[in-house]
This record gives sequence, structure tokens and C-alpha cells, in this order.
Amino acid sequence: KSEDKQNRAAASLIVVSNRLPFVLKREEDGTLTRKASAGGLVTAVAPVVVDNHGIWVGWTGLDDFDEETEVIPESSPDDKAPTAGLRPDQAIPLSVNPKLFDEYYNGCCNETYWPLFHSMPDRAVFNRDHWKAYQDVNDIFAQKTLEAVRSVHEKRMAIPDCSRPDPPIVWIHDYHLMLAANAIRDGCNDEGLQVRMGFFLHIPFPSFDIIRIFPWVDEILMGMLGCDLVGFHIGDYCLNFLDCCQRCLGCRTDKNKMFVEHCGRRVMVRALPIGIPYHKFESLSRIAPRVFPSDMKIILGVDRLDYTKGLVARLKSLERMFKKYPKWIGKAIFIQVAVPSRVDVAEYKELKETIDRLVGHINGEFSTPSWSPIRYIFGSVNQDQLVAFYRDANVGLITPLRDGMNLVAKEFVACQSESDPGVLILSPFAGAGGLMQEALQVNPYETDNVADVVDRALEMSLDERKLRMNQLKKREKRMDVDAWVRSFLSGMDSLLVPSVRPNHD
Ligand code: GDG
Repeated sequence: KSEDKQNRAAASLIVVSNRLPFVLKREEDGTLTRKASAGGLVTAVAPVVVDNHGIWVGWTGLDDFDEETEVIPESSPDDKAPTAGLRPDQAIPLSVNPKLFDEYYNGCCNETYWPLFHSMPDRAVFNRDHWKAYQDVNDIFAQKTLEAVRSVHEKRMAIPDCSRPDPPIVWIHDYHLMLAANAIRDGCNDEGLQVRMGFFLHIPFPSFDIIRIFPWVDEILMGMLGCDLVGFHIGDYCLNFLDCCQRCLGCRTDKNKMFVEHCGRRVMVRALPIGIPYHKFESLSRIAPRVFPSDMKIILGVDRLDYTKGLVARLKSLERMFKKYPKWIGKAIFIQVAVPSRVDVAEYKELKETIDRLVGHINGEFSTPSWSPIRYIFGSVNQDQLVAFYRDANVGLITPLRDGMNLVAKEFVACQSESDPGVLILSPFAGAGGLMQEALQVNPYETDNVADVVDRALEMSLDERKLRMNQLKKREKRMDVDAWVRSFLSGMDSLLVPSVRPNHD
């Protein structure tokens, strides 16, 4: 037992992501307090880091953060925040010069990778300075992560008779950090520190024809191959990655066993579809107060305001729907929550203006003295309201042009009642599209068809709604975010089995 306890204390998961799992607030007396960030990743992964005596490495969100400043954690011991219990030494904050950070984050991440990886290359900007900033910031992350690996090894050595044979796990997240792995690996090799490394990409991985447009594509692929396990949401992204490794780098790949061989190492590639904290959404939906009048049919959209989410096409489809099916005038409304996002990037400002105009145009066209077709919220709603929106909507209209997974579709499903559920309409271009097969599928580019499918959803019989939704609910309950974390970690554990261990001949 005591050996178990010691081993657990030496356990080690190091998570590396662009942002730490909390936001910092500067109080009037100059001290910094923290509040857990919203979102599935933090909800699922932070408790594992806490339980595991692990470490989280990330940027603080503050331009003027001084690494020596003390951060005061959540004060109440019974705080329900996922980061409550995360000791200050379990969060390694890093600071980056604001100009460098801007070129890395707004420049390379948001203006290059985001459009390119969503297969919209015309929107992508290729800039040498931004690429240089990306390399530099990834190196800063790598050095901080090395500090974390060192501290884990030191802790293990300080435990008498610590018999944990498994090297610590470094879990790197997302397109912000595709280059960090090799510098971490090299640093560990130099210092004789064992480590297992995994990478998870939260956005799509595009096809060879798209990714080859990026002038420094080989570096990106080699960066990801610095890990032992590379995870994507769905099989298609894995196959694209294998194909690109083979065609850009000439690596041997195996599409059955799903691995890439690179520099004498074998890198596992896995589809690990992310889930949501299903029980949390379901239980909140049971108690949230009603938000809409029950005699009105509600069609709901919830997205960050981003061009990949298909908001303009969606609005045009709704305009078509009200024109083609005037029976819904005065009887149905479309509610769109559009959360401000990347407001420093010019393209996002223009998109907001286009949407503002379109909403005004459609409302002007169809409104009556007591009803308007579109209710548009540019801002976020709190979690209780969001859950009530999901639960009370008759139709969830989720039509991204391209999306890694799309958690909104899953949250909508978790909040539906079993006795009188709504209908999910989903684009096949979201990762969730291929997995949530009982949803009504629509191609967001087919305006007329989207209009027809919305009408069909609003008219769907109770029996069909129940049949579809109850299957969807079952799957999301089983494949929730905890299951996702477990499958990633068990993938990392399978590296300990000699037959799949990366060989170094
Ligand atoms: C990336 C990938 C992938 C939205 N509005 C409000 C609010 N939200 C929350 C939702 C949901 C999250 O934001 C959005 O998640 P998505 O998955 O839809 O989209 P991205 O932000 O683009 O996420 C995506 C994901 O990573 C995970 O791997 O699925 O494909 O692009 O959780 O609930 N939350 C609150 N108020 C709002 O108004 N409280």
C-alpha cells in the first residue's frame, strides 16, 4: 500500500498547452488570483493532473506577467473548479515578449495554420517573421517543459525506493505547439531523462494537396513526429497525416497498424475522438430554468464567431427557409449565440460586419410587429443559460464548413430530454458529422437543402425524434471526455509493451 502511495506521488503527467487551465486576474493590491477556464479540456484533464501530482505548462494570458509573481489559487477547499487542488508548483507559467507572442499567436497560429488546416488556403497568410516567431515560442515552451520533466525526475529520486518503471508522460496540445517535441526529446536525451511524449491535434489535419502549400511543412511534420503517439479526432485526419509523412518526408507508413517510421523510431497514430463532460451537462439541464416561451419553435446555433463555423451560409439558408416555408413566420425563431473570438484579426472584424448586415437584412425582410425571425447574441451566455438554450431548442443547427470535432453538437445532445427531445442537424464537414450518424446531415453549402432539412426537423414526429436522439445520447454518454483522456493515457501505456515500443535501431 505504502509503495503504491509512493509510486502515485511519483506519478507524472505533464500537460503542455498554449494557455494554462485558468485565467489570472490582477487584484487591486497587485496580487494575482486564478479562475478555472471553461471548456472540456480543462474540465477533463485538470483533475487528472491534480490527482496525478502532474504539472501543466502554459501561457498565462497576461502580457506583463512576471514569472516570479505568486499566483493565489482558488481559496475554498471545497471549490468545485476543475483546477481546485492544483498546487502553485503544478502550474508552470511562461511569459513571452508581447510582440513575439503576437506574431506567434495572431500571426502564425490564427492567420496561417487555422485557415490552412481547415482547408481554406486562400485565407492563409505566409510570413517568414511569423514562422520564426512560431519556432522561437515553441522553443520557449520546450525549455519550460524540460524544467517540468526535470522536476518530476527529481521528485522520483527523492522518494526512497521509488519503483515506478514508467517514464513520465508529456502530453502536448494542438497546433500552437507542433514544434515543441524535438527540443524536449533532445534535452531529455542530453540529460539522460526518460520520457514518453504524446501530441493531440484539436483541429482537422488536411490533405497533402493543402498542407504542401505551407512552405515549412517538413518541419511541422518532423515536429509532430518527435512524439511517440500522435492523436487526431477521426480516422480521416490520421490517414491524411500518414499520407503527408510518406509524401513529404518519404517515411515508411502503415495504414493498417497506423504508424509512421521516422529516424529509426516508430510513431503511433491514433483516432481519439474527444467527448464532453456528459453527466455535467445532463444534470445541469435538469435544473436550469426555462428561457423561451413554449409556443415558439426554437432553432439554435452556438459558435465562436469564426469563418469556419459557416454562420453566413447558415443565415442565408434560414432566409431561404422563411421564404420557402412561410408557415413558420411568427411560429419559429432562430437564435444564434456568436461568441467574440480573435477580435484582433482583421478577417474576424469583417466577418462580424457581414453577419450584422445579414441579420439586419433578414429581420427587416420578415419581421412582424410582434415577432422577428432572428435573435442574435454577439457575446457569450453563462453555462446555466447555455444549457437551458440547448434543452429548450427544438432544433440544433450546427453547420460548420469545416471543424475538428464540434463539441456544441455533443452538448446539445446531452441536454435533450428523453421524453420530448429536439433534433440535431449536423454538417458532415465537422469531425462529429461522421460519428453522430443519427443526426440529420446537411451540406452547409446547399442553401436550398438546408432550408428543407430545417423544415423537416421542425415537423419530425415524436417517435422519430426519440429514436434518433436516444441513440445519440447513448453514444455521447459512453464516449465522454473522461473516456477520451483514458484512451489517450492507455495509448501512452501501450508504449511500455515491448512489441509496440518505439525501436531506436
Ligand atoms: C476546437 C476545435 C474541437 C460556446 N459558446 C458559449 C460557450 N461555448 C463553448 C461550448 C463548447 C465550446 O465553447 C466550443 O467548442 P467547439 O468544439 O464547438 O469549437 P472550438 O472552440 O472551435 O474548439 C473543435 C474542440 O477544439 C475540442 O477538441 O471540437 O473542432 O475547433 O464547449 O460550450 N460556453 C459558454 N457560453 C457561451 O456562450 N459558457
